[in-house]
Amino acid sequence: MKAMTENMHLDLFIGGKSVPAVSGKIFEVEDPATGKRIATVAEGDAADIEKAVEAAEAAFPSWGGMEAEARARILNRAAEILTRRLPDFIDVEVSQTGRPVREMKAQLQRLPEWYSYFAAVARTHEGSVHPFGRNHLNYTVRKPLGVVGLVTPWNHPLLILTKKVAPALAAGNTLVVKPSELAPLTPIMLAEVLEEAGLPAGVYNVVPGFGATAGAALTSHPRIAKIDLTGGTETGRVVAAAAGKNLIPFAAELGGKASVVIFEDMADQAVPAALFASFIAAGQTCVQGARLLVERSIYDDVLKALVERANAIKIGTPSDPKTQMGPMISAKQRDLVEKYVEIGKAEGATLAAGGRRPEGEEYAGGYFYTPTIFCDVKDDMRVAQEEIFGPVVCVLPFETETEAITLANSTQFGLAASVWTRNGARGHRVAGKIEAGIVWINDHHRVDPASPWGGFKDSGLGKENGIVCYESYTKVQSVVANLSEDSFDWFDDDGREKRYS
Ligand code: TXE
Repeated sequence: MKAMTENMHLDLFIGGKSVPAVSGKIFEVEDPATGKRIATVAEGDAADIEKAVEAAEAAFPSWGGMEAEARARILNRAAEILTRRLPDFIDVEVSQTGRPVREMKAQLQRLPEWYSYFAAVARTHEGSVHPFGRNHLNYTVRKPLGVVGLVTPWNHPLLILTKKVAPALAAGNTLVVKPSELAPLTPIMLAEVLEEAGLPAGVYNVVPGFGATAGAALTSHPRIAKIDLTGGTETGRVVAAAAGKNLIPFAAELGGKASVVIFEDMADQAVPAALFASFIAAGQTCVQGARLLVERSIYDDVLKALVERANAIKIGTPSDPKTQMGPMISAKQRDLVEKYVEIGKAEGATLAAGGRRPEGEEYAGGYFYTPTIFCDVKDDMRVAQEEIFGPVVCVLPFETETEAITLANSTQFGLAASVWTRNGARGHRVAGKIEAGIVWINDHHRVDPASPWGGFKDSGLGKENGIVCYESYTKVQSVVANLSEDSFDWFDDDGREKRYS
């Protein structure tokens, strides 16, 4: 594997080979902590997507027709190889995202689990037999879909890709991946791991490039069997329309504005809970706890302590193990955060912490922003409703359980929420009333390959993780066998009663 240097260059990966783009174009990837170039990457577009789809189509009959056990063996080997190579992946992930090494180390260490989990699912998943009537045997089998298009973002480049690649491969599909133009390096590097594990050429193809060109060409391609996207809600609407046009399944994990509901009896845990939910990944996660709903009786104390702790978060160089928060991914994302902070102030919210770029030499050139807390927030303010995707949180008080539930449900999004209480019954009661695809009780942002993950409302469609996800990468065939030896002739008027259905 190539070491991370300024001169790193990665090509497209198609049909088991690294190849330049048909156009010969390349683009630059920068380190958001310095604004400096860390690599160049071949820039794919429609012509490259066509080649990648052809390679994936050619590989499908043998990969899709292989015994599940044989596919599982390759995925298990991929888990082992990835484990061995994690240090390289962590370095590159830190450089291209600006996420602190303490976060990326913790995150990437878990990724091999996805390959071994879905290997086990492929090996153990069973068909079903249906009560059709005693003269018939009706069973269902699951078949892979074909060539699947995966479009992934920059915030957790390898985790989000892995959540899609492992189940899609386990189910027997072949893949064309369009990674984010901001963080395409690890998705390309993953090809080496899969190849070494024994994945046949053409099963995993990667075409880095931009959304409007490579992304649009992939998601509107007429021979794709499914699209799975993680990205912004507006991108989700555009890609869903393309999938609708081609009548293919579409799964999407989109924007969020998660609420963290903290009851009085969890006062001692409120601040660490809120800090983790709000500021991990500098707030650039879809399940960010962007709305902290705190019971009125503890609101003032929690806000005061939260401001103190937020101000103490160590912002700095992502590769330094002591750094707790890195930069935004890009100047565009930092500008967006700044714009929202201005909007919040203009709407009348009070800035309790942050709201500025950090000062100092080490931040020059990077897209750093301080942890920012708004109080005196009204629920209908834009800062409280819209996804900001940065280290900005709104703290709102609530008086009753009913009001907390109403507030937690009052946005267009429904990806995730968390409820913090020592009253077990209340935890489950509130979780059940929150319209979100994932609700944690006394935790936040916990993920496991076995645990379904995906949103309600404008946060997306379908689920990642778990058996439900594996099944979504298959199609069901129902086989109905007539077991009777009686002859049957509908058009023979022999006076016998005929069975139609
Ligand atoms: O996302 P995009 P961006 C949210 C977050 C962020 C906003 C914009 O609010 O501020 O989205 O971020 C590809 N056809 N999330 O601009 O554009 C694109 O190239 C096909 C939440 O980075 O949605 C990239 O590979 N593909 C989210 C991927 O879509 C298209 C993570 C996501 O990029 C395309 C990221 C098109 N027309 C952003 N346009 C989460 N759920 O975690 C873009 N793409």
